[in-house]
Amino acid sequence: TKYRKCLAFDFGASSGRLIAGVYDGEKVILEEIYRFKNEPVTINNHLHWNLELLYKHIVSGLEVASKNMVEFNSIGIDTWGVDYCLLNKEGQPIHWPFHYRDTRTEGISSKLPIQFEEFYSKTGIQFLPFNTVYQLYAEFKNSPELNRQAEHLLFMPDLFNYFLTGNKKTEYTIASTSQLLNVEGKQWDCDIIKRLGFPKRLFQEIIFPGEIYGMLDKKHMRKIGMSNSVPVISVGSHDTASAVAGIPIENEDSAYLICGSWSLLGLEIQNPIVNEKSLKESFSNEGGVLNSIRFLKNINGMFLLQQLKKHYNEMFTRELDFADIINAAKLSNKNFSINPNHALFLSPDNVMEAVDAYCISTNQGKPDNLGEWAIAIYNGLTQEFNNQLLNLESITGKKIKHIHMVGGGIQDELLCQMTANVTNKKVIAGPVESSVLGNIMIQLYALGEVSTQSEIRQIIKKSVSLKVYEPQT
Ligand code: LFR
Repeated sequence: TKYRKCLAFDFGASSGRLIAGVYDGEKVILEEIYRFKNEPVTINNHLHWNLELLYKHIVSGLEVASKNMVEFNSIGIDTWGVDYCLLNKEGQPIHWPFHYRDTRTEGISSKLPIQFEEFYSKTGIQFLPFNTVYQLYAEFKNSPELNRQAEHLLFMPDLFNYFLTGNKKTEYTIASTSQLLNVEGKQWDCDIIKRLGFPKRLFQEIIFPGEIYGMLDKKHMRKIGMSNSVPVISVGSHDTASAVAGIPIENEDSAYLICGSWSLLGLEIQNPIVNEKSLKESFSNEGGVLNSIRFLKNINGMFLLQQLKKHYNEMFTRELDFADIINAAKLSNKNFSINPNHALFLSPDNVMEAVDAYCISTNQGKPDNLGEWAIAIYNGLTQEFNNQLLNLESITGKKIKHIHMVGGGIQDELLCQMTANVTNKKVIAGPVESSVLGNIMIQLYALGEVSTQSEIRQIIKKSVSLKVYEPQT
């Protein structure tokens, strides 16, 4: 076989990276090309993504890639979910995309003319106050002129793909996070869209993972000094979809836990589960690659530890890193715990104050040092992993054998070991870069190098090294 080189952009809520995957017919070797921070900006009291900077990072990443590599075969982009950009008739962004943690959606969900039960029966998506549908409803309510001005809606990865190719399409897995896609039909739910009063023209043709979004346009080829164009491939453009595609899942009873800003706990299934139990526990049926469904639940994640590091360092003018936080947590002899999915922890101004408030209101007393704040977060996260694992078992009727933990958060060994202990299940940790790997595998699929899910998983197994955590008492 000849070598294939695929470029994967993976945008998370706190950082982004461009990684090349080199496939030799057996396995994929990853090579990091470019990494950058993703920091939201507050404009006019609203939290936005820095669109200009993110776009510059895409171009810089491609420049570095084309300088370092003789040639590459394709590009794929995945990003965090739900966020979008509205474009005007000229195809220009009307404003920088809002951050899902922006507060404009507060209290909006009860104002919609459709009850959540009905949303769930049609879309199969868990309630998260920032789902696209609520963001869009809030935005149209605040700015009725959008009914005239807004012509197209593109999710973040669609937007970047559009910049690179000139084509406006919407990729299926990212669209599924909107709560506007019909879970069975895998198409826009026109009835919901009409009843919410959104202009139908906003919603683009749905394109599936493994299809071609378009060719890299001349303008970018010239800019980065390339003479032959390459396809921009529609991958699982929701980072979580790519992450699931990049896990060496052992069998149908293996749960996964993707550890990034969010923790996503779930199972890969073939047909959506939409029933009273799944509604009650608010589990999502998000779109997966190659006809799969991601049956999962959002649990708060590394965001809490990132915020703890940031707020603690600011407040006490220190420069602690994650290792210091982990050590402090280990040394703590008090056992505080929070519910990480409590509303207090969605966008806290100061996470230590939020932990205090939670602990006081639940009669645990008040944590007052780094270790105590940290252990409250570790206990809270891992206990919630266990609660949701039990829900997952009871909804699906499956007995989960072990948990695949992937994503940046698995570099935190305390988190992995505590997860094994609290759930009393074996944890198989790795790879860290599962989103990138899943992104690259779907590019190889589109290029005709692989053709089934099981082939993909075999290649992944050969490409990664894993670490096992057995439960300890
Ligand atoms: C993870 C993720 C989750 C989504 C959240 C917000 O990075 O994409 O799947 O619920 O971010 O977009």
